[in-house]
Amino acid sequence: MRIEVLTLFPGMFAGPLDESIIKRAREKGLLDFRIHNLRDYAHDRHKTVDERPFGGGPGMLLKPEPIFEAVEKLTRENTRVILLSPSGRTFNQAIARELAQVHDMLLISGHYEGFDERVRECLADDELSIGDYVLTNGALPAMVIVDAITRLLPGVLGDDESSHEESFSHGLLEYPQYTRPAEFRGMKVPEVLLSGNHAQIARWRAEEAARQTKERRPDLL
Ligand code: 9D3
Repeated sequence: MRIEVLTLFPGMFAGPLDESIIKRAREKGLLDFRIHNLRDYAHDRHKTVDERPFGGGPGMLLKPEPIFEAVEKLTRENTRVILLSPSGRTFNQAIARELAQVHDMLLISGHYEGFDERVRECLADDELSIGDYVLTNGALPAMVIVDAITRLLPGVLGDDESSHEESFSHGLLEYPQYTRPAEFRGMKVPEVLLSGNHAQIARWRAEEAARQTKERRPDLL
């Protein structure tokens, strides 16, 4: 899979995606990830990427020309173009699974008060937010989305890390887990987990997962 990111803050991407599972996916050639600086597509003397909104109002907008030029250079016929902004639909595991099927993707990170509407109308296939809180720009959301997608790509996770038994895949929170020692500072591991009775353990885990979900995330039920 190839993922391109268009951003005003390319420096923010050094680090998080060079570690651990993402690093391995890139080394294995499973993920081709490239950062592009939006400013490189501004051609006036001051490399202007933002302007004040027509009609007035607070803040600045990203002007359309650099974004149009970047999209025209960086995309092919089937590239999925995704804007990152607080007005997008909220990213979740179902969207991650869907995007993990896409071969080429361009994530456009927002900034200031947002995008000129013509960018939405002409260029964007989708618009995503990562949740209802205000960040300074879309760079962290881009990294969150790349991380969530990458671990779903075939061959990225080893057997130990395999993703199918996890929260949000089966729609419930995880059951409580314990490791050695069986007693720690007077706190004991539930007896059933030490019993070796696998049917009973499975039942206990299913009940606990349901209980945790009902208590903490009833919206998932
Ligand atoms: C109208 C006031 N603001 C909307 C709440 C304007 C605004 C604030 C911050 C516009 C953009 C931003 C920067 N944030 C993003 O670009 C962003 C974001 C976010 O702030 N939260 C969750 N997901 C995302 S994806 C992109």
